[in-house]
Amino acid sequence: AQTPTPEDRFSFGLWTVGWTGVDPFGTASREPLEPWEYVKHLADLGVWGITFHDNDVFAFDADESTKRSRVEQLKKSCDESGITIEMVTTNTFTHPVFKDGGLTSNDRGVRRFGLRKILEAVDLAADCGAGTFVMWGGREGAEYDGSKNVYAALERYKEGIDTVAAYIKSKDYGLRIALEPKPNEPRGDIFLPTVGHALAFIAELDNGDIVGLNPETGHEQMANLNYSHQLAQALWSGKLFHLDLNGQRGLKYDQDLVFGHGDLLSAFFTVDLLENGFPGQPDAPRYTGPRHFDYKPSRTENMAGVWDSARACMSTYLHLAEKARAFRADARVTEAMEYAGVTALQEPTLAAGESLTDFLATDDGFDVQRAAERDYGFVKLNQLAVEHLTGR
Ligand code: GLT
Ligand code: MN
Ligand code: MN
Ligand code: MN
Repeated sequence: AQTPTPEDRFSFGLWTVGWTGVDPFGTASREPLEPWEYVKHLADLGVWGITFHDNDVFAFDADESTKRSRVEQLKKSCDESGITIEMVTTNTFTHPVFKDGGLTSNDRGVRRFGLRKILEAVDLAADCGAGTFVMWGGREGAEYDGSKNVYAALERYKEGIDTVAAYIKSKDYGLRIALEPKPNEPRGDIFLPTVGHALAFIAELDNGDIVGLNPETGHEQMANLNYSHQLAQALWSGKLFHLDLNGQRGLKYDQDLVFGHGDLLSAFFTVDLLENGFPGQPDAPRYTGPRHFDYKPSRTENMAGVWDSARACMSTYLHLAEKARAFRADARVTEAMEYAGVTALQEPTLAAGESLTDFLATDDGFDVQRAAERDYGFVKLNQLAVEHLTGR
């Protein structure tokens, strides 16, 4: 197993190792620890940072002095363990008041209450020195098409996010919002179901410059999408602010497995993109944020298994990073990429300064038949990846 260090910038949500195993069919299978106890354990594993919801640290109905003292205790334990609080978020999904959403509830009173709770969590994020404020709108959605005016819901969603972003700017907090898409669960249909939907939504915002994405492996895969492609498009749009790495096996409920315990080959290419960037394009945008895991230690495990699973997320990431480096450095891979045209795709289709008129008047002498017969060798290239991955 590979041993992580803080230089690897791995981070974990307190709700991940802190999940006690409560699911729709069963009660807790583990006892909860205090937030600062998780911090201590994570630091011992070589973790660099943590993330949390307001209500991972204090109860929904906690009074001001309880809130303050618990947050102070958490900050103190992070300082003592050398742990960075890199992201803070709000819980607008657990309490039944949010059963129809926080920012898009049909009930205006709920929306005003939800917005105040979110703004309070923004203050908390700034107070903890976080750089990112994730917004997962898990309850923003519907089960029944007739129950929601989706046009109005998107208007209210925009109003909400723009208000939060404007507040961050007015306070000069330097925080960036990262929206986390998910297609369904807990709602039948969640608004902003995928990275693509969220990108289109951000383009409509007034304060979209500080709003980007927090894509989760399993959430994109639940929509049958290629996670690495979603990361790639977010990078291309300059919007990959943060990420949630985990595992998912096919189209079913959100599994939140250990990173690599779902589609391992896809995880390899995810790490390859994060660590090595776009092939042959060193100037293209790169992800520079934390390597953040959002997974659930299976409820079959005791606390020892919780720490094993956190270690597994990091160890697998480091293994894949090593293999992805070797893959890129392999002369056979370089050759296969050349043969496949991977590098040639960077060349603009029109020549520099070529006008549309010139283009239409030019005969390239292009041989359709020959091009149709071309071999791309994609399979050979992919097999090289598989052989690096399996260590052959
Ligand atoms: C919740 C959800 C995750 C989100 C968290 C942030 S909370 O556990 O399932 O995917 O990232 O709100
Ligand atoms: Mn997540
Ligand atoms: Mn998930
Ligand atoms: Mn989850």
